[in-house]
Amino acid sequence: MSNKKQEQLQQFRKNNDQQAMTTNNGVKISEDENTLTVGDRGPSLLEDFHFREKIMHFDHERIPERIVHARGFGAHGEFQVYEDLSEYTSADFLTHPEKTTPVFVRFSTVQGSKGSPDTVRDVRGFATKFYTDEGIFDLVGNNIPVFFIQDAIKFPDLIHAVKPEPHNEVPQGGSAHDTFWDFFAQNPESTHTAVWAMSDRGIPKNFRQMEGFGIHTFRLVNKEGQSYFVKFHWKPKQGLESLVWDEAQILHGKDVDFHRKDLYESIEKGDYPEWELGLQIIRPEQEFDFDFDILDPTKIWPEDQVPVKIVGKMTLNQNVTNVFDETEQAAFHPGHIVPGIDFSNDPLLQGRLFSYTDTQISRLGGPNFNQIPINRPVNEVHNNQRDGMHQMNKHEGQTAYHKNYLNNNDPHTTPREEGGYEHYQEKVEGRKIRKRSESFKDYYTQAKLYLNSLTQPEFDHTVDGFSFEIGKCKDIGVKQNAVNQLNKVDRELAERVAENVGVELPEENEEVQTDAKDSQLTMTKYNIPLEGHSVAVATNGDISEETLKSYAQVFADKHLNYAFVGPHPKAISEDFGITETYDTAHPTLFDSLIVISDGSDMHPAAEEFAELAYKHNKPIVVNEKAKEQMANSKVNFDAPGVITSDDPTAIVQAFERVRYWDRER
Ligand code: HDE
Repeated sequence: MSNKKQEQLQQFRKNNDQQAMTTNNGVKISEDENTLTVGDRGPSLLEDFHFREKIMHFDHERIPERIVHARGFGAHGEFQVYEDLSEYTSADFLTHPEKTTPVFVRFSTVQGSKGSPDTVRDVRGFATKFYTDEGIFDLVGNNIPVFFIQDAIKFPDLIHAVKPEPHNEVPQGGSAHDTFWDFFAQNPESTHTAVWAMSDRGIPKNFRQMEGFGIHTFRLVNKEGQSYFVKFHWKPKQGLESLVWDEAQILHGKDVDFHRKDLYESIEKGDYPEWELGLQIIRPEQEFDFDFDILDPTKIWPEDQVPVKIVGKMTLNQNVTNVFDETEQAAFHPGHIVPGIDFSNDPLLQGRLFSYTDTQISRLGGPNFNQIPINRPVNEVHNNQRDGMHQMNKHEGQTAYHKNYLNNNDPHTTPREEGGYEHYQEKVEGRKIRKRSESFKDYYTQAKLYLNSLTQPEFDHTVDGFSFEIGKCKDIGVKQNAVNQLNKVDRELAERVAENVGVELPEENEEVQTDAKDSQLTMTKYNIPLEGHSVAVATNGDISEETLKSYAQVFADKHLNYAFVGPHPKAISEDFGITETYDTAHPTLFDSLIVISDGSDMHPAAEEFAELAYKHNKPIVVNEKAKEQMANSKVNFDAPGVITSDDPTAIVQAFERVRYWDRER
């Protein structure tokens, strides 16, 4: 436990010392382990108000889970802008580099229920609440820069298709089933996002190494009332990494909490994850300069056409005290916005603005959810809204209406020049119609652009992702339709998936032609720091204290997380030793593996550890004696990223790359 946490705990114990247990009405309780009965063995009595209250409260401890993004985990932190952005926006938190703005971030999966595994293949939510001095700004985004649909009215259809099927509630947590792929094939606007989700982006290694995207086009508005179109990005300082699909599936069972633990433990240790905020800005006069519609949420703005300007940094540095109070009750809403930021006419965003308050009312039990501590702004709130379920405020005075004479017309409105929110006065004209804009109709060019930007192993993984998911469908028509759709994007993808899932290869299509110039999409541009990665050291349990300490020293110097694994736990000194066993540890839980032997027989599981770490392309170091003992294993000791050495620093060299994808071919 970190020193900070220990101090907090001691303070908490001190504050709570000698506190008498009471009912919710403040009556001291004399006995809390037996209900009130007639005699030792007699019936219970209705008048037992303490029992009644305790059980009633327990029976109502749960609230409905989020309809989507139910599985999530959050943390607190702060944001600071690097430079004054008043050229573009009047937002206080984006124009004062000297200020730090508190934030709360919740990461999530989309499909699964609250208890589903962390490592499923899915889009991840990345929702940030900025507690600015001018009110709350929520950036409710995802880890993939585009979305499956273009118009909000299709959201219930998309979600009904991806959620577990209604007749058997299967599958939990993923999209490998008929209804999702039926939706995909019948609604080609979903193609681009599906390609991202089937690529490595759908199985991030952890939350710390994910990008975040606001997806929609928003507006920035400066003090003079000039407006710019903007897309928001979060770029992880930790680099970008993904799991291997086989590893992700094993992790569903080995550790359903893999992602939340990683975030929690990093923050506890003081390894605070950081993201830089990036803005892509388009001037109003450039609105129609592109071969895609900038209001279409299924499109990126390629970075070579619209560069990302890095403007600030967010650091997550504090875990929540209570997950229910903070993370579960956090109410995000794209409509929580501050002066200097505004919406565009993206039809998906417009629908979201309408939707999110509904969800809060049903989850959080009424219209006063903004008063729950995690949802309260840091600045003061004054208005004439009153009463309602779970009202927590004590409103004083006689008036609750605007305008009034009795209270000097307070609370009063504020003009834009003094910080009042005013919507950007966009000029709009048109007929009332239900029709998708023609400019939204290219579904394939950017899907192809993304595929072209992938390196060979990433492309292969994407083929595997589609083959697994479409292959899991039961209906041959659904499979065929899905592959027909892929054929409109990329011939090789269609050929390989058709073969893997056993359907006919459609006739060759005229392929979309694009250049893969969009550097944002390749992972190689990320410099992945060594710090924060983890090492399992597989031993036979008899390794000397001196040897183990020499390894531990290297890990400490390089900020690597580690565990010594043996047949039994073995304390070497008070807080040092073999902490994990071959039953509790598993190679999927670590980024790399070292196998060390002192010559005595290795535990058979050590060889299995090495084989799996090898299969998942991880850095491996074995010492000479361990290598001799594993002569018959499936590990190729000459392969890239497998080093034979007795030197504890060899792991640093092995981490030259975090994964050795070339072992796959
Ligand atoms: Fe959401 N979405 N969404 N969504 N969404 C919710 O709100 C909805 C969309 C996103 O950690 C819900 O409080 C509609 C796009 C995240 O608490 C709900 C539409 C993007 C989170 C809802 C969309 C998102 C949500 C469920 C189509 C990426 C989790 C619980 C118009 C930009 C926030 C809740 C958290 C949550 C509705 C589309 C991201 C039901 C109607 C596009 C990250 O209100």
